[in-house]
Amino acid sequence: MSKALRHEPGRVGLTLDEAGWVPVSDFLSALGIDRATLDAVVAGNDKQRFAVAVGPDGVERIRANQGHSVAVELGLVAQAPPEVLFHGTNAAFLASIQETGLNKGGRHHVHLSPDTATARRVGTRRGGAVVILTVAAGEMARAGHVFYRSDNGVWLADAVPPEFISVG
Ligand code: HQG
Repeated sequence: MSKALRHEPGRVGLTLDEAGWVPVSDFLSALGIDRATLDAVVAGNDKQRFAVAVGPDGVERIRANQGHSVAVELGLVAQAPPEVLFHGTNAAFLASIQETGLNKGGRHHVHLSPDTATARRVGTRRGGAVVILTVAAGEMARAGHVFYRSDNGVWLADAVPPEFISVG
């Protein structure tokens, strides 16, 4: 479901609208799954990756809450971040991050976690040694950087310059 709604909708014959939504009925036939399966995945997803909503036209649609690599306008509202946020990553990336800061790579934003436990989970998911970075988000915001919070609690920024990052 993530692949179809964030990365390669065309591969299963889907076209997302500009905000990333696709009609639920189209989605079910494109993926060959039934409604009960979809509801179970949406409700059971540990990170609330998906949202289902009825549009003003009465059509029920689904989208991914964040994490897209295809162009979508999620309608994120800028919000003041907490004083510190965290980013868990692989130790192999540390030197490069300290040099150039955190960049968004293939995603639309850099993803930051509200607590170290979440950051640790993110940083360990590809294996290898994990490092937890502390981001001086309050200071960054006061310096003019914009932060967004996605529906599932992930904090998003365009980039994090190295001077706002400390290790641990
Ligand atoms: C690293 C999952 C070298 C960055 C998770 C990360 C998260 C750099 C990797 C969400 C760098 C990108 C996002 C630099 C950043 N030099 N490496 N200058 N700047 N990096 O997957 O934050 O399953 O795109 O540290 O749970 O790991 O998609 O980002 O290791 O919430 O819902 O480049 O993805 O959620 O990796 O994870 P990613 P991420 P979902």
